[in-house]
Amino acid sequence: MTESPGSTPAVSRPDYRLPRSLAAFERACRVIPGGVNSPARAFGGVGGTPPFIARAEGAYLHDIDGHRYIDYIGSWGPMIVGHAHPRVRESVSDALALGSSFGAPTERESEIAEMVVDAVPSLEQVRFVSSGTEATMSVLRVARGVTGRDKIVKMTGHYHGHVDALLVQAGSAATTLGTPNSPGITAGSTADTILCPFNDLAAVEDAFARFPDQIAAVVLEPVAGNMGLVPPRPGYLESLRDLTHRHGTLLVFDEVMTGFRLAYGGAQARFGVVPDMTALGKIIGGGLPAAAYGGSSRVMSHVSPVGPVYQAGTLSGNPLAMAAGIATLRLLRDEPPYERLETLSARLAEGLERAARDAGAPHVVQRVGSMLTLFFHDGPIHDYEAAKASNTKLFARFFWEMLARGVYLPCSQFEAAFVSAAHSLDDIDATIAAAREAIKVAVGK
Ligand code: HOZ
Repeated sequence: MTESPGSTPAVSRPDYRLPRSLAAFERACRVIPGGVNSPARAFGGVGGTPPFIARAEGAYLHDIDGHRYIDYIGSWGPMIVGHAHPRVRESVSDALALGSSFGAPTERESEIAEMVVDAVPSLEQVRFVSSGTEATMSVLRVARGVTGRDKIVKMTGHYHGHVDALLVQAGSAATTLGTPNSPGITAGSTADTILCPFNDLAAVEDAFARFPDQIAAVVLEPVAGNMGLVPPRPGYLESLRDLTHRHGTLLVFDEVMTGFRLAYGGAQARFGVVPDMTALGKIIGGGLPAAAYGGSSRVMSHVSPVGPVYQAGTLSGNPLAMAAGIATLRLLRDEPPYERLETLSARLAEGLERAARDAGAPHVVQRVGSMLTLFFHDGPIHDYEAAKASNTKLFARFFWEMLARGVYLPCSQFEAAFVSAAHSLDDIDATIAAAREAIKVAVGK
């Protein structure tokens, strides 16, 4: 679909209109670039303009035009226990009553750090920051400081926030909007970034052969979620672990999306491969801005003020964000939803697969745990090149038909959908029913 920003695309349901959202969007565009504070929200991959959200609870978003949606974005990952969970609200509101930011240490920071270190196999120490971008940026600096090397290996189509050195062949909205390499990033910032295709071990071996003793870190999403959902091939993560060990290079998992989602201990616990350093975000902030990075005590002893690698932040470890994170992690630890998420997500994946097959659409549904993507592509996708070959026009038509039927999917082929513990079996079945109609309309049957 190629509608320009500012228009609302036609969908088959005549009662689906967004007049208030459109007015809100026009107002926003006057004072905010593209009307959004993060390009992923701008509907650049599907055309048209986004519904503006009034509120959310559980598995549902409500827009200012009075529509309710079953939400599969979950704020792009954080809302694994559902929106406005009573325990999270209570925890944040208790913290707020005591003051919202001190710029001095608090006990809550140690409490959540202990929970994170207990949960995530690679972590003995963790530093809190405010966004996933800060976490991955800091990980790179520490990895370079620890090894005394400059180069890093990054996988094409992986997205690690808008860190200069990593915004090269990047997924997520950078791909959606056709800017996987952003202007404004100097050649110098990316001169030490070596690109390899995901799931291609030989390419990483070749990088080590070309740059012996120069590579500080191999950085990747262990399960790629920012070019749509692309799992690692069997044995790939294990082989990267061996290879980086042999070369004295740090293996870094960006678990901003997968941390506390694919298992309580993240992808590293699920796949049994322990990296040297880990970046976390999204779920650990429980819907408020918090992220973190960490590794062994030895590695983290390089971080200021203990070591010389400088990194800081006024709102790092913010009490409200810590309170939301603690409440969310407690729910995940004490009432683990992972088995149920697996069942619901498998049912959704099968339903989408059947819907696409019955409509005769090119398709593959890829899923790990509660993250999944229906690609309009024939056959499995293992890397960025294959992901980019998906039929994005068909995806855009499907997306709008789903929205009109009350299902809010990620607004790009190159993003993963997230199932939350708040979704019910009825929500999943309603989504599948909507998809059966939507795909037929999208393919023109
Ligand atoms: N990391 C998010 C999903 N790819 C993007 C969130 C955003 O850019 O707003």
